[in-house]
Amino acid sequence: METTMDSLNRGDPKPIFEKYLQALQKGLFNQASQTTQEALQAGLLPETIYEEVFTPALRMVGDWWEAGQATVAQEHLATGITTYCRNLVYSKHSVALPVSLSVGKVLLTNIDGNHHTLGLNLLSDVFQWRGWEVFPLFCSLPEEEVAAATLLYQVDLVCLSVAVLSQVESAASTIKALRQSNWEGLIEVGGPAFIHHPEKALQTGADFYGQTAIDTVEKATQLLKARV
Ligand code: B12
Repeated sequence: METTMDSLNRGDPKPIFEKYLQALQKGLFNQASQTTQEALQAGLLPETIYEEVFTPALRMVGDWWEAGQATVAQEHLATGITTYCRNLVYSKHSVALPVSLSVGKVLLTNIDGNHHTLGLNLLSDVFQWRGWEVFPLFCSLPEEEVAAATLLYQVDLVCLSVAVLSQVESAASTIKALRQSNWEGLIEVGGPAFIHHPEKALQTGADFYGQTAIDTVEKATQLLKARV
């Protein structure tokens, strides 16, 4: 009989995903953090835990909410638990980061009105692990503040998170404000709004769209290299 550990040793995150999802469904913080520790002990890559466990589990919680099978409080709890579990992964894998990272500088923020936070946290970690200097502004930010911050920190890239389709217009307006400022960096959009409508991402005027955190960081690194 195959155990969870056997599957994990072959790098299969599915059993961990199922256990983690069950913990979120029941609101069991300890089970979720124990499952995360198990994944770490078995050597699952941090990026795999993010992409194959945390992200699909939260998406499933969203589907339950949409179907009337989960409350807003359950959504908040799933986010709260996963924020803690993300800290477990982050603290294990970020201890030896150099003070200054060299690939490029990225500022991550929500567009004004977006209150979803977890995706930006996960994306920010992957940027850091892959050598980028990160400016995690995160909270819902007015467009003039985003434009001012890009100049202040001299970033190469801005990642704008858009959670719901009604926020696409606001993303386009923020991007317009960035293009009209003196800043000349790259702009990426991502987040739950585009998962089922990727075609809408580039209608915002962004340079590119990143579907997953890994995909985003790889595309950003290539585009930045091509500019130098
Ligand atoms: C938790 C949650 C909430 C919480 C957020 C709490 C918090 N502190 O974050 C609360 C309760 C506040 C909330 C509110 C709402 N929500 Co909500 N929420 C979710 C849920 C379940 C999880 C979000 C999440 O953390 N996902 C996991 C992260 C890791 O995924 P991610 O953000 O997509 O990021 C990944 C990728 O996109 C990728 N990526 C690549 N490039 C980039 C670039 C950027 C910039 C980012 C961010 C990511 C990224 O990297 C990440 C890692 O893989 C989603 C379900 C879902 N499908 O995601 C619904 C969901 C996003 N919510 C939805 C809705 C409708 C709402 C509300 C409008 C509900 C309402 N009527 O009040 C409000 C809007 C609030 C607002 N003004 O922003 C819908 C959106 C539908 C749509 N596409 O238009 C979803 C999809 C649920 C559903 N199935 O219907 N929500």
